[in-house]
Amino acid sequence: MQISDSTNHDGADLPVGSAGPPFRVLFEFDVSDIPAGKVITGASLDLTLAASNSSIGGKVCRLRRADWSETQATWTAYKTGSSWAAAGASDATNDVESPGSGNTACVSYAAPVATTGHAVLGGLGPLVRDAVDLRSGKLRLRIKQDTETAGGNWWRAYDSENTPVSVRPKLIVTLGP
Ligand SMILES: [Ca+2]
Repeated sequence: MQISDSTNHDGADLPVGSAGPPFRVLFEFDVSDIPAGKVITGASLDLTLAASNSSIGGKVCRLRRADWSETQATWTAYKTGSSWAAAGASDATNDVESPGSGNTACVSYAAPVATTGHAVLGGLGPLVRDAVDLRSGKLRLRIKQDTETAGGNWWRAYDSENTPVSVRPKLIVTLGP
Protein backbone atom coordinates (compact mmCIF):
# COMPACT_ATOMS: atom_id res chain seq x y z
CA MET A 1 0.00 0.00 0.00
CA GLN A 2 1.09 3.61 -0.46
CA ILE A 3 1.43 6.30 2.20
CA SER A 4 1.41 9.93 1.11
CA ASP A 5 -0.98 11.97 3.24
CA SER A 6 -3.51 11.69 6.07
CA THR A 7 -5.74 9.24 4.16
CA ASN A 8 -5.39 5.44 4.06
CA HIS A 9 -4.87 4.45 0.42
CA ASP A 10 -5.07 0.67 0.61
CA GLY A 11 -6.26 -0.61 -2.75
CA ALA A 12 -4.86 2.33 -4.72
CA ASP A 13 -1.88 1.96 -7.04
CA LEU A 14 1.63 2.12 -5.56
CA PRO A 15 3.50 5.32 -6.44
CA VAL A 16 7.06 5.95 -5.25
CA GLY A 17 8.85 9.28 -5.32
CA SER A 18 7.93 12.89 -6.13
CA ALA A 19 7.09 15.26 -3.26
CA GLY A 20 4.43 17.52 -1.78
CA PRO A 21 3.64 14.95 -0.49
CA PRO A 22 6.13 12.24 -1.38
CA PHE A 23 4.85 8.77 -2.08
CA ARG A 24 6.27 5.74 -0.28
CA VAL A 25 5.12 2.14 -0.35
CA LEU A 26 4.76 -0.46 2.39
CA PHE A 27 4.62 -4.22 1.83
CA GLU A 28 4.05 -7.26 3.98
CA PHE A 29 4.62 -10.78 2.65
CA ASP A 30 4.09 -14.02 4.54
CA VAL A 31 7.17 -16.19 3.99
CA SER A 32 6.51 -18.49 6.93
CA ASP A 33 6.24 -21.54 4.65
CA ILE A 34 10.01 -21.35 4.13
CA PRO A 35 11.45 -23.84 6.63
CA ALA A 36 13.81 -22.50 9.28
CA GLY A 37 17.39 -23.16 8.25
CA LYS A 38 16.53 -23.52 4.55
CA VAL A 39 19.18 -21.93 2.31
CA ILE A 40 17.81 -18.83 0.57
CA THR A 41 19.84 -18.14 -2.54
CA GLY A 42 17.99 -15.03 -3.64
CA ALA A 43 14.81 -13.01 -3.57
CA SER A 44 13.31 -10.25 -5.67
CA LEU A 45 10.15 -8.20 -5.80
CA ASP A 46 8.49 -8.19 -9.22
CA LEU A 47 6.23 -5.18 -9.76
CA THR A 48 4.10 -4.38 -12.79
CA LEU A 49 4.33 -0.70 -13.62
CA ALA A 50 1.38 1.49 -14.48
CA ALA A 51 3.76 4.39 -15.14
CA SER A 52 7.45 5.21 -14.83
CA ASN A 53 8.75 8.77 -14.78
CA SER A 54 11.68 8.68 -12.38
CA SER A 55 15.41 9.14 -12.93
CA ILE A 56 16.16 8.61 -9.23
CA GLY A 57 16.91 5.31 -7.46
CA GLY A 58 15.85 4.32 -4.00
CA LYS A 59 15.94 1.78 -1.23
CA VAL A 60 13.95 -1.17 0.00
CA CYS A 61 14.29 -1.29 3.79
CA ARG A 62 12.89 -3.46 6.52
CA LEU A 63 9.80 -1.93 8.09
CA ARG A 64 10.12 -2.26 11.88
CA ARG A 65 6.46 -1.87 12.88
CA ALA A 66 5.19 -5.43 13.31
CA ASP A 67 1.69 -4.21 14.16
CA TRP A 68 1.19 -1.77 11.28
CA SER A 69 -2.19 -1.96 9.56
CA GLU A 70 -2.60 -2.04 5.78
CA THR A 71 -6.18 -0.78 6.08
CA GLN A 72 -5.35 2.01 8.56
CA ALA A 73 -1.80 3.25 7.90
CA THR A 74 -1.23 6.77 6.56
CA TRP A 75 1.70 9.16 6.15
CA THR A 76 1.41 10.06 9.85
CA ALA A 77 0.17 6.86 11.51
CA TYR A 78 1.07 3.17 11.22
CA LYS A 79 -2.38 2.28 12.52
CA THR A 80 -5.31 4.27 13.80
CA GLY A 81 -4.28 6.24 16.88
CA SER A 82 -0.59 5.28 16.65
CA SER A 83 1.74 7.75 14.94
CA TRP A 84 4.99 6.82 13.26
CA ALA A 85 7.89 8.07 15.40
CA ALA A 86 8.70 10.17 12.32
CA ALA A 87 6.10 10.67 9.57
CA GLY A 88 6.46 8.55 6.46
CA ALA A 89 7.81 5.55 8.40
CA SER A 90 11.04 7.48 8.76
CA ASP A 91 12.45 6.96 12.23
CA ALA A 92 15.49 4.70 11.96
CA THR A 93 15.09 3.34 15.49
CA ASN A 94 11.36 2.65 15.62
CA ASP A 95 9.85 2.74 12.13
CA VAL A 96 12.32 1.47 9.58
CA GLU A 97 15.76 -0.11 9.31
CA SER A 98 18.47 2.50 8.93
CA PRO A 99 20.10 2.61 5.49
CA GLY A 100 23.85 2.40 5.46
CA SER A 101 26.87 0.57 4.17
CA GLY A 102 26.98 -3.03 5.26
CA ASN A 103 23.39 -2.94 6.40
CA THR A 104 21.72 -5.85 4.64
CA ALA A 105 18.32 -4.80 5.92
CA CYS A 106 18.29 -1.98 3.34
CA VAL A 107 18.76 -2.76 -0.35
CA SER A 108 19.31 -0.15 -3.06
CA TYR A 109 17.71 -0.16 -6.48
CA ALA A 110 19.06 1.82 -9.40
CA ALA A 111 17.25 4.33 -11.56
CA PRO A 112 15.27 4.02 -13.64
CA VAL A 113 13.38 1.32 -11.80
CA ALA A 114 12.21 0.32 -15.31
CA THR A 115 10.83 2.19 -18.29
CA THR A 116 7.71 0.07 -18.64
CA GLY A 117 6.37 -3.38 -17.90
CA HIS A 118 8.02 -5.07 -14.97
CA ALA A 119 10.33 -3.58 -12.37
CA VAL A 120 12.30 -6.23 -10.52
CA LEU A 121 13.89 -5.13 -7.26
CA GLY A 122 16.53 -7.71 -6.46
CA GLY A 123 18.95 -8.50 -3.68
CA LEU A 124 16.23 -9.15 -1.12
CA GLY A 125 17.54 -12.54 0.03
CA PRO A 126 18.98 -11.24 3.32
CA LEU A 127 15.68 -9.53 4.11
CA VAL A 128 13.77 -12.78 3.54
CA ARG A 129 16.33 -14.61 5.70
CA ASP A 130 15.74 -12.04 8.45
CA ALA A 131 11.97 -12.48 8.13
CA VAL A 132 12.17 -16.27 8.45
CA ASP A 133 14.68 -16.24 11.31
CA LEU A 134 13.57 -13.25 13.37
CA ARG A 135 10.13 -11.92 12.34
CA SER A 136 7.85 -14.97 12.54
CA GLY A 137 7.93 -15.30 8.75
CA LYS A 138 6.65 -11.79 8.02
CA LEU A 139 8.63 -9.81 5.46
CA ARG A 140 7.79 -6.15 6.01
CA LEU A 141 9.25 -3.56 3.64
CA ARG A 142 9.22 0.15 2.97
CA ILE A 143 10.22 1.48 -0.47
CA LYS A 144 11.44 5.07 -0.62
CA GLN A 145 13.01 7.05 -3.44
CA ASP A 146 16.42 8.43 -2.41
CA THR A 147 15.53 12.01 -3.30
CA GLU A 148 11.91 13.11 -3.16
CA THR A 149 11.41 16.24 -5.25
CA ALA A 150 8.35 17.97 -6.60
CA GLY A 151 7.55 17.24 -10.20
CA GLY A 152 7.77 14.18 -12.37
CA ASN A 153 10.22 11.94 -10.56
CA TRP A 154 7.99 9.06 -9.55
CA TRP A 155 6.90 5.64 -10.72
CA ARG A 156 3.75 3.72 -10.00
CA ALA A 157 3.08 0.00 -9.71
CA TYR A 158 -0.13 -2.00 -9.38
CA ASP A 159 -1.22 -3.12 -5.90
CA SER A 160 -2.36 -6.51 -4.67
CA GLU A 161 -6.01 -5.47 -5.13
CA ASN A 162 -5.61 -4.87 -8.87
CA THR A 163 -6.90 -7.24 -11.55
CA PRO A 164 -5.94 -9.33 -13.36
CA VAL A 165 -4.00 -11.23 -10.71
CA SER A 166 -0.96 -11.29 -13.02
CA VAL A 167 -0.28 -7.56 -12.46
CA ARG A 168 -0.08 -7.86 -8.70
CA PRO A 169 3.24 -7.60 -6.84
CA LYS A 170 5.11 -10.91 -6.62
CA LEU A 171 7.85 -11.90 -4.25
CA ILE A 172 10.13 -14.46 -5.91
CA VAL A 173 12.34 -16.48 -3.57
CA THR A 174 14.87 -19.06 -4.73
CA LEU A 175 15.83 -21.78 -2.30
CA GLY A 176 18.90 -23.95 -2.04
CA PRO A 177 18.89 -27.74 -1.92
CA1 LIG B 1 -3.29 -3.41 -0.53
